[in-house]
Amino acid sequence: MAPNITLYTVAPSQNAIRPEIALLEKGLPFRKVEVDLFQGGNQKPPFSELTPRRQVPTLVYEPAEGEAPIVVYESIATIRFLDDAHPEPPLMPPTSDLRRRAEATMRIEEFQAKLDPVNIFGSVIFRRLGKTELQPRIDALVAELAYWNAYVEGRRFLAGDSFTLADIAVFPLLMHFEAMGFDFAANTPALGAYIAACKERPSVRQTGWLENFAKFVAARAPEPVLAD
Ligand SMILES: N[C@@H](CCC(=O)N[C@@H](CS)C(=O)NCC(=O)O)C(=O)O
Repeated sequence: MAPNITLYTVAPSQNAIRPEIALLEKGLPFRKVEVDLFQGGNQKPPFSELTPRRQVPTLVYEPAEGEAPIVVYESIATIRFLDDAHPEPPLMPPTSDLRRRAEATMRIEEFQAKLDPVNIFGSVIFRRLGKTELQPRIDALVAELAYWNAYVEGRRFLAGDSFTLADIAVFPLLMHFEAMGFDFAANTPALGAYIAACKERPSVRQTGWLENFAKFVAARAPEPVLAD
């Protein structure tokens, strides 16, 4: 029996798009519920009662009719969960390919430990901080991007030619840097080609997120603090 899946999300979020891409990769039907964060929709029931942190994305997965739902939040946890619950088609290299599997695992861990923490998008778009205040953080971010450029040199995706959970983790965040004026093609050409490949991925296109994110960015007009 097919599971009943509800994804609580918000249109422009790079966090919330991860489970949606994974659901589309798996071909799983799901219901999407937009939570209006700007109007405090996450602080009101029923959403506020679902998860302690009241953040999107939150996935509510009812394995079968009448079974207690499994609630999963934290975007990386949601995509790992979907790959565990629905192993086909796989979104991690198999254990028979330990090299690629280790690469995908490292990239996911590095995303959480190294890349996501140096993001400055929130400071630019919500706190309206500029280049002067942000310069040390900009330097740290640009230095971090050099690692990621090396990781995709000579390959299509982060763990080789297959699109994996590592790409679902990393690619959406890179769009924040593009929105703040980072010129991937000029500074990190391998990452530029990688981003182009991810943008063409059918699941990514199907979400409509690139357009939603572009609208959000156009409305907020962040300062291009990462432009040369
Ligand atoms: N580390 C979390 C971050 C989730 C997150 O920050 N979600 C934002 C939207 S992008 C949110 O729900 N913010 C509302 C709030 O924190 O009150 C993840 O990967 O899911």
